[in-house]
Amino acid sequence: MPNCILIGAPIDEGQRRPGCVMGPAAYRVAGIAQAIRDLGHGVEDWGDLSLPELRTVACPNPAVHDLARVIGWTEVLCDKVDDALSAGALPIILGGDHSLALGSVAGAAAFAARQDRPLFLLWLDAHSDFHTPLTSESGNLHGTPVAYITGREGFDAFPAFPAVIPPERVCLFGIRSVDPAEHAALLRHDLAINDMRVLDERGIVAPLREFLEKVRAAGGMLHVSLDVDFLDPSIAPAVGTTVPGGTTFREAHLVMELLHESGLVTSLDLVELNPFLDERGRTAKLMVELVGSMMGRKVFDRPTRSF
Ligand code: HAR
Ligand code: MN
Ligand code: MN
Ligand code: MN
Repeated sequence: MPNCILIGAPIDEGQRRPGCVMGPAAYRVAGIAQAIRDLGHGVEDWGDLSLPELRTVACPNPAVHDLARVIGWTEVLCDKVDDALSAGALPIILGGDHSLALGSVAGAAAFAARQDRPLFLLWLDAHSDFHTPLTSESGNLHGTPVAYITGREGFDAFPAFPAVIPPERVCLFGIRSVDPAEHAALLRHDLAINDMRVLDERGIVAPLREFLEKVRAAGGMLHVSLDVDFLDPSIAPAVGTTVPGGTTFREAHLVMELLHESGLVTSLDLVELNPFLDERGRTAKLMVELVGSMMGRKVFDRPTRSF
């Protein structure tokens, strides 16, 4: 695996509950850099990004809030994630709410397009985040990145997405909260939808391997976006949008272990951690442990199976 670059993205304008701004600091306090170094990888920390000068923008949906700021973050993140990939590293974006993925995936897409490689997206989340700014009822832009990335209309105020990811290259994993407008739109697009119903029936291994095989066969890059609410709230309370029935401790680790074995991950978001809601840092620590599993920590180091 390449060395890692940590990019702090203290963004909380994509939703309304304060606290995600403290996310990058909480990951650092929980020892994310050392945890990755202990596994034998180099780590560089680029510190926290700050907002560029804002443009004046408008959105026909009056519910949408903080549009100019979210667009500002999108631009700066796109640039920095592209820079980190261009430096040959695996960028790990420390959020911040999920609106940061508007920019991080854009940066990965810009880089992948220059390399002439297809970019795939694994969305580990309770939510499908498939609203457009026009369909969102909450007006919270953290519910929109998957729509932006797959080229849906309604993002006129945003920079044009560098290289749209066709829905067939997107895998939603762990979802259990989908709004009616998102549901209708998902039926018209060909994303892999591994909701909890599917994972309960098939387990996490088979659907994940299917997707990873697709990425490998295409010689693709893989961006993983890990939302804290992918996890069951009983093990990860520090998130503003808890949804019961999430993945267990072992399921989540197994996902990350399989991702490590695949060797396919090229960039990673850690999003929606709200340290103000945490219990003695347990969610931050769990997220760091999951990153450890993705970076090669094993319970028992048996020879790697080909996945
Ligand atoms: N679908 C709801 C909305 O748009 C909730 C979105 C919540 N999103 C996140 N990220 N927490 O997954 O408001
Ligand atoms: Mn740059
Ligand atoms: Mn999300
Ligand atoms: Mn979510």
